[in-house]
Amino acid sequence: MKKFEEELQKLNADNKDAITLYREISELAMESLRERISPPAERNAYYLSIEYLLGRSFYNNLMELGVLDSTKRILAEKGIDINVFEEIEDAALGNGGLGRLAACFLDSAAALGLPLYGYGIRYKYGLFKQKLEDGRQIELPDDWQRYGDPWSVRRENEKRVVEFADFSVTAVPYDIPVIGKRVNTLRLFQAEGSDEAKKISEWLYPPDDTEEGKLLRLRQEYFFSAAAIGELTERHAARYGKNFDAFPQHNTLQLNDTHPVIAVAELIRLLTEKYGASFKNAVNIAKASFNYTNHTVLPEALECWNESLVKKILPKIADIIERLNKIQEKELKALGCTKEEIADMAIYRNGTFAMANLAVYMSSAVNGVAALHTEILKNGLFRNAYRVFPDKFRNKTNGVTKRRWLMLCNPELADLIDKTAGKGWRDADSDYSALIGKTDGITKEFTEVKSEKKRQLFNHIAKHEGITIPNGFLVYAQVKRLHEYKRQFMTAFAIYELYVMLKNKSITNFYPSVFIFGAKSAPSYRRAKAIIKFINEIASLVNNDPEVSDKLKVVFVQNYNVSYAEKIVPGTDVSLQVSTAGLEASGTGNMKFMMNGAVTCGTMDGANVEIVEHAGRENNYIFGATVQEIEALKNGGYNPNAVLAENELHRKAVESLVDGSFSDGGTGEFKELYNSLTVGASWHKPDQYYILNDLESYVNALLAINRDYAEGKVFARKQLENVARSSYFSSDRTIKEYAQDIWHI
Ligand code: 26Q
Repeated sequence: MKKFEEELQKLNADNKDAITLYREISELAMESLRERISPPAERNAYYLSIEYLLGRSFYNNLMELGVLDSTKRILAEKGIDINVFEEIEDAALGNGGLGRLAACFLDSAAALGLPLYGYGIRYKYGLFKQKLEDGRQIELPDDWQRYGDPWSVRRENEKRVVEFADFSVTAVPYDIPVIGKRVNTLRLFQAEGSDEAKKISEWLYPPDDTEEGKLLRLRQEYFFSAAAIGELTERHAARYGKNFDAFPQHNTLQLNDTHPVIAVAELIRLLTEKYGASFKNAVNIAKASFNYTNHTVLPEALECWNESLVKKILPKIADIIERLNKIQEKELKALGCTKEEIADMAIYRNGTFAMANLAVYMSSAVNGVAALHTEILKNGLFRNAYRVFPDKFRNKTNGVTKRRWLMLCNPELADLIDKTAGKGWRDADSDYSALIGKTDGITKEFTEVKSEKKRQLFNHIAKHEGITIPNGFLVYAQVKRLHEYKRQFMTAFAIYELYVMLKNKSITNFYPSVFIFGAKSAPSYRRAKAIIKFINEIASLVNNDPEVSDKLKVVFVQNYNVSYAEKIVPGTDVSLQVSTAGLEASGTGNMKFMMNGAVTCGTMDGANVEIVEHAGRENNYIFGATVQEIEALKNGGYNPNAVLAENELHRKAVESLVDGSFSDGGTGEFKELYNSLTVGASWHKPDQYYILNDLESYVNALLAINRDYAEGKVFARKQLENVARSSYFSSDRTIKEYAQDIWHI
């Protein structure tokens, strides 16, 4: 790295703006990486994902190269603050959890020295930028390449053609280095050619509620899947000849949810059409090559493609999927499955292709993303497949990269760990369990770190949101995509109830607290948008009431993204993870908070279950109905109106939607929210996410935290115990498990 530092010394920074410097420094780093790109191994793993939520590469890559500190110093000598590059946009080629997980996984594999390569799409516009106007979400296009893209290398000579029935498109690879013990690559394909060809990689997730939008989404899925499979089969043929029996020996492919499942059919198509394999042989090769990760059990998020739609643009793929359906049916019959069981597992049903069923049938391994989620797959969603193919199913609890989510975003805490437990934990092969047993001695130092991270966060919020939060406030945060099942709506009611109780003095000694929200709603998700507006109405009520505003504040930050998370996560005391039990597959924000010393206030859902298993229930705040209790409520005729009749505070909170306390600007959206809880809608029963069932215990948990926090040292110890026991949630651990149990690399 000497060379990089020398070049950086020589760099003339006079009169250059941040963007020019950003580009030049990034290019120097890319130059220094050129000879370090690792050659593929004899056996390689490939991650197929329609999303990668990378965030900023600049600081992370300099850290991975070991030159972050020297760069800071050299720039300072030139009169430049390294933080100026924070104005560079995140690369947000993903929506949320699934995309960020893909980024953490690539990071961990490189750190561990494992040959894992990513394939995806180089969208021109990533996830929209969010602004709040009058408390409402406004979406703006995310032109993330506006300042250039110095971290990608266009591979002109490796482009290839992807064919649809109506037109063809050129897939041009762009390689992004993933730096660690190995330097791997994330290869993103850009669509080029005619205007309609170019459209394929223009937008992340075009609206899929129209015929036209659906078609485009299907084209995206096939586009990158086919480009990846075309490349891998060609490479195999060049290296090992046209016999593909050994293909699964050299290649293992992980399907990140069902979005790339069409790759399975594409492999079969190529093997049979181009390389002379029999259909049966091709199916066996495919089955031995693919693995599938499920990320959601919500019925509306399970992909089904209309047969007619697939036939229209990919007739051969449609044929292959139909043949797979027949083979599956025959096999299941032979295994003695009933008609109902076969119908439940069918790849083709009611004129559609059930992509999750295709993925399960055609994969060697199927995994859930947290222990509870995997149990739900085995006993619920895929119960029949689990009975027939029990060996396929396994759990791989998610993790997050400690490099971005601890070392980079919280160097102060990382230093404290160094001082207390030595530096060994920084190694990818190591962990920080050395902290265990030493937390008592460092509560004071930890509290100082936390206070400093809060100061930094509050400054950032003051700058970006124009809201001041007094130093020393207790910080509760709920940051994640906005969804009814994640229950930001429930947090809004809880805050409103706290407000009412502060006003009528039924709670005293309340430790001054701020609730921070960050969330984007899908542009067409009306209820989620109404919830944003409702939270902001509560925020302005609370923040503008001089009687409470020195005790309670509410902030909804704009444009929550990876970089914002890097500020919020270290500065938070309490991580709110309050989904309806059984619906959050894992959560990964919960892990980031834990790693940075926040306690979890949450339900027994997703990875929360394992978080409290590791960190101790006594060091966290668990409330609400369990999966079994929710199941019982579902079957026992849950009545939210009965809860409202009995609880005046809840009634007041829910009625605030319609009694004139707040205004939705005459849109009727608050009334619609109200109805969703009290009368339901054509597609669901009232309060389908059991908000009113869990609200009281939620408020009590928030109050218990508030009391405990006032005790100082005891609470800091709980927070530190979470840090010390968070090693399990490092994606290094997760990737080691994938490598050993699924990929065999
Ligand atoms: C479905 C049908 C049609 C088009 C799109 C989709 C679709 C798109 C995105 C379905 C699902 C997604 C994204 C899911 C997701 O992000 N899931 C999250 O994955 C995380 C990583 O495993 C988990 O931690 C979260 O719990 C889970 O919500």
